[in-house]
Amino acid sequence: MLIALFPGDGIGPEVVTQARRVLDVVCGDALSYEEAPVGGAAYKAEGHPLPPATLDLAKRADAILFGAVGDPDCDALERHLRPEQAILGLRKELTLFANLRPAKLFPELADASALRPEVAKAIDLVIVRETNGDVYFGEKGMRTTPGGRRQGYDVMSYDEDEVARIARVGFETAKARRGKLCSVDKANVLETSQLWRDVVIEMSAEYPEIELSHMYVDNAAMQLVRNPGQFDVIVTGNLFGDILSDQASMCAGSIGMLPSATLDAEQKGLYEPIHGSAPDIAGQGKANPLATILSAAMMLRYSLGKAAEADRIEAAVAKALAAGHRTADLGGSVATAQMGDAVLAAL
Ligand code: GGG
Repeated sequence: MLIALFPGDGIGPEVVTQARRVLDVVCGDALSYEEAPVGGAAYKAEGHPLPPATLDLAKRADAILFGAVGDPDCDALERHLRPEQAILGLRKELTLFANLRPAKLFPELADASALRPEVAKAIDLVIVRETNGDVYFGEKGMRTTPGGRRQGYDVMSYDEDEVARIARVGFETAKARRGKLCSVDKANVLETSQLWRDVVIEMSAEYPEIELSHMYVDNAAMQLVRNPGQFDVIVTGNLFGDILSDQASMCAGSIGMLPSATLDAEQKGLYEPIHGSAPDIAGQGKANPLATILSAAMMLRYSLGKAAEADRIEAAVAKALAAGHRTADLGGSVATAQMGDAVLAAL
């Protein structure tokens, strides 16, 4: 099985290196790897954040393990050349529309959560974020108003098929868990959200066993902090899911802990930590590699049919945390490679 390794920018290469070490021990020769540049690294090397050879490798591979993209050196570039376009381009080109972001507190990290320990320990949810539509992919630009003022615009749109396919992932994910689905929108203000809500309600007739609720995104942000234990699966759009999952990560201890899978209709997927490239700590050995190591475990489970190996990695991460290893984001001083060593020792 071929894995495309896309380390990307900033701390991406450091965290992907540790995930690769873990995969080598757990899967040995069962996996082979090809690496290619993405993001700012690809722009600097080849003049584009998603070069044709990188895209070709993504299409050929059985799964993609991705680090992070984002580079302040590229801030002044035209939008289509910015590092972030690599991840948006991969999602679009490979129709990776379902981004699963599980947020669960490892019990050892109750002290690291932004919430009181008794509230934090209840968090065990999955955010199902749509990643092929919404304001990220709508028409966008800068124009001048009749009054001569600069105006930026980004069009938010969803069609009913786009909503239906992600809603189905939400219902199916809830069915495989505790049977509760909360659809998050802003239907009191946005037409896209009204359509979203209508389509989710229509589909709910096929899932009478699922307890469906609806929540406005502002309320959802508040409820995630007030009582995260009420959520099982949240299904939401691209922008709302991006924001809510970062918030959920801090409830679960750190953004350095949250893995993700972004899947197409056949379970082919791109796996990445939800965190970005963190240029302020790049190259210093301070990054937490656990979100990427846990993303590798998701890759084994969802795309490669290796659930036992995934379980083994997740158990090793729990053991490393239980032994007291903490990177800086978790309030400790363990270096990136040392955290990798701790997981390897726990395997
Ligand atoms: N590993 C996640 C990452 O690199 N994030 C940067 C980014 O471009 N995020 C945009 C998004 O997730 O929609």
